Amino acid sequence: MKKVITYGTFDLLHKGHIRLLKRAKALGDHLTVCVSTDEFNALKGKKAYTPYADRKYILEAVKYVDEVIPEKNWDQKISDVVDNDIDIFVMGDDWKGKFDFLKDYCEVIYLPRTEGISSTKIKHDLGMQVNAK
Ligand code: C2G
Repeated sequence: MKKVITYGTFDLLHKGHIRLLKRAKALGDHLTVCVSTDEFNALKGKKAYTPYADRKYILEAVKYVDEVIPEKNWDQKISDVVDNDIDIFVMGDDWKGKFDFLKDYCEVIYLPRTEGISSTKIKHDLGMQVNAK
């Protein structure tokens, strides 16, 4: 069984996230998604609208996702890959090159991001509508 892993916040789940998950799953037989905890997001300088437990619950309902585990820090990726017998690490190409150290442990693939959509854009656009009223 070929196992794939990917990481992210996955706040306000949108088409860009789903396309990433769909392409990641297509690379193997099992997809583990490592979702940033609220505490780790604070370290990343991100504030998710949806709390970790709900982002986990939503991702577990996505047909491409087989398992959801917490991302608590920047340093867990090697042990995640080894402990979960991962064959392929996948991220959007906004992260291109950042995780090449994992090539010693698994295949590393960066997939093109989906243009025109992001959680930040959604929050900004909604915020503009609210302010316009
Ligand atoms: N993504 C995408 N297209 C978009 C938006 C996001 O392909 N329009 C991808 C990102 O490239 C990433 C994944 O979806 O691979 C999750 O995106 P985020 O939730 O923004 O993840 P991020 O906050 O970048 O966290 O340790 C890695 C970090 O946890 C990544």
